[in-house]
Amino acid sequence: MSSIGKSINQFISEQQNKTDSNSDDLSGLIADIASACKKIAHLVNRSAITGIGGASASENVQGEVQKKLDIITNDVMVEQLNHHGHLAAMISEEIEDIIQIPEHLPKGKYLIAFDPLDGSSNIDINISVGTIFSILRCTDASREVRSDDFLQAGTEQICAGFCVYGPTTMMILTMGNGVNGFTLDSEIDEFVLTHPDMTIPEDAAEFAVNISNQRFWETSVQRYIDECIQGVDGDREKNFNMRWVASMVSDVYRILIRGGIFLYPLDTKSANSSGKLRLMYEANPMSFIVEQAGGLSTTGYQRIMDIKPTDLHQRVPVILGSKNEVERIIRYHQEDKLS
Ligand code: AFP
Repeated sequence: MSSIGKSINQFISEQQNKTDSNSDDLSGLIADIASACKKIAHLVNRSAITGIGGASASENVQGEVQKKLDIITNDVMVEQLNHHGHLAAMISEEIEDIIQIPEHLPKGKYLIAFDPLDGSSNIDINISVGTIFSILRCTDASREVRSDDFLQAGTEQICAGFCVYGPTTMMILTMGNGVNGFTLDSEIDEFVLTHPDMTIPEDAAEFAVNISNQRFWETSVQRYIDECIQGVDGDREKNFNMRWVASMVSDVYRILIRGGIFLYPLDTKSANSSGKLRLMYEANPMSFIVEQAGGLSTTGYQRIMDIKPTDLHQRVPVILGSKNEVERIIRYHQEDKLS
């Protein structure tokens, strides 16, 4: 029987019943995340009316100017996830330190890392934004959670997902057994399954990169993009199309639907030359989703999910998407190293 149309809560309970190994109750936590995302969708949708679309007076831990909505949506996530005893602690792009669960509230066995509003510089121009999250297990929730509890490789994630606030609000989810997409049905205020078993085609002819950074990239990435641009007249003998939304959620969603490759590679532009995107709440969850959909995700030198994090807000280069294209770039990196 087709699962299309099932609510996210029903779908997850059924998935958990099927897998003995995954008998822990994740459904409550995912239901809380879904509720937070519904609230965020509503806030984003009304931001021009309520006047919360612009910049705030503060900067986040990355030194980026925070939008008022960055702060408000962070608070929505914390408030919504605090209360129900599923979490031991949280980290957010918007907050430097670990967000501990207050003493008077029950604590659970999971950790969550999230970016409450990714792509927020796009809000003022009415382009899609999103929420990204990664769920880990907490090995010892009996004491205050420390950084090293969070600093687990992406392979340890037990669930990851993202929500896109676009023409429709969608949640994409993996619990390690495939990727499923749910659309928010505003008539019933529920996420319902609309995109079961999402799979990324192995080949693609579309790339997403901020090409204004080209002069700062390594030779391997320059070569790959040059060849795409040369199209049928170059070594690839094939034309490529380019898209860059500058909202990772939209760029990754497009890849899940029709394949392609997304790059935010290593560059010499950023002060520490380690890439722009954050490992714990952008690169890892997106990598988990992409791999579960049959794609690959790498820094160019290493599988992203194998990186042992050293910092809660660590940045990494990200190259992800259709398997054959990502493998080609990995090969270009290897060839570059040998020459
Ligand atoms: P913001 O959240 O600051 O808008 O950044 C979005 C993002 O982290 C990611 O979603 C985009 O892919 C990338 O940055 C866009 O970066 P550029 O502004 O360099 O194009």
